[in-house]
Amino acid sequence: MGLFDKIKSAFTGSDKQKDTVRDEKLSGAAPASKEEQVEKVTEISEKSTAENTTLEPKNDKKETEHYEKGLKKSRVSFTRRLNELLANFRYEDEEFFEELEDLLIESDVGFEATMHIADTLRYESKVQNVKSMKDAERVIVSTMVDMYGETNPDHHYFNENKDGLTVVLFVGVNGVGKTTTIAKMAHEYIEKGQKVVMAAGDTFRAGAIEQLHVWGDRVGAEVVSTKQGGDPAAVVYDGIETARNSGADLLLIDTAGRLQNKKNLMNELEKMKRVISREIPDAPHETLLVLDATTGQNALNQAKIFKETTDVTGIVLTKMDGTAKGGIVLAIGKELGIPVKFVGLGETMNDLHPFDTEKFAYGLFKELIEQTA
Ligand SMILES: Nc1nc2c(ncn2[C@@H]2O[C@H](COP(=O)(O)OP(=O)(O)OP(=O)(O)O)[C@@H](O)[C@H]2O)c(=O)[nH]1
Ligand SMILES: [Mg+2]
Repeated sequence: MGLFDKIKSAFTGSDKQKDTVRDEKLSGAAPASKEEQVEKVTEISEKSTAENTTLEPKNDKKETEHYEKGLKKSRVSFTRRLNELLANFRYEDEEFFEELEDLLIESDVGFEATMHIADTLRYESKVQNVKSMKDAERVIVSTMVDMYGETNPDHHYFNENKDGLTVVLFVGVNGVGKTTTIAKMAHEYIEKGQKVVMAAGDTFRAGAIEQLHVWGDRVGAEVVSTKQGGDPAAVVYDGIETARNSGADLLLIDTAGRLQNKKNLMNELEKMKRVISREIPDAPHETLLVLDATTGQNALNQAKIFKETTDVTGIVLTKMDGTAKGGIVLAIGKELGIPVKFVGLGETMNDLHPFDTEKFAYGLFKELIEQTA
């Protein structure tokens, strides 16, 4: 059974929750000054704490609602545009297929995935399996949903079956959401009963160290840091020592997103990695590349550059809530072959989620899946 049928039987017919989405104001880019940043982190983390007190324990239904809410922009936009397109559906009309390709490219699904979807529909039309708008809709949506199923079928929390310290290095260009993701992840694992240490490896940008300290206080994680301009590799070393001495389960290492140039950035990452593996031979256990979903093709280009120089083990795709072009996971899956392991669906500390293909696809295509039922 393909993912599409699995989702259809699992989700449709289940009680349809009223959409309780609040349209929150999204900033998208890192705030300008140091003071503004600290103020913003305080504001967001206070909001998180307030939400936290009313939050039920994480469960499947709650997770599904998070996905539905976080992917609302993309879902509403894609559903509307696909319905408009299908209203004019004329099978065997090449113009229709071209318009479908445009819609998919504009939704950031990437060239390869677009071709696969359009060609599947062309084929199904040719062999007379598609005769109506409803048939076309089913082929398009089920092809897309099944492609999501191929991107990363079985991801779980990364240290679920592991004892001892897990070291995770976060890399990515400036403003993509590295520091925020680290804080969210720390919160998530602390809630699961783990001990988390964070290392402030971004010693370059003014305010970066303080930003991590504010988050550390909020989520209850120890932060290891040095002064601005200090050696990030030394911070990493201290972070490992602290984590080991305190019996921590998880060490999350923040890194700079911007240095004088790309070569410096890559050299610095290499140096940090050398220090880590000298201390713990199989570490870093994960090197997560953080990408901002709102930047589309740019995010893909960044991933290609990092992939050339660093062993990236997974992607964290942030700001999915801030884009109406939610197709980027398919482009990443088809063109990079690096699994998306976590998605950011908002700014608060409860908004990072292990990437779940079923919930993600449902969050993106809810109404369309229900329409084809
Ligand atoms: N809406 C939304 N905003 C997010 C998400 N993740 C991060 N942000 C926001 O993105 C902005 C930048 O986040 P940071 O964590 O500071 O980014 P960074 O990669 O550490 O940036 P540098 O330290 O400059 O390299 C902040 O305003 C965050 O609140 C998300 O999933 N959704
Ligand atoms: Mg940062």
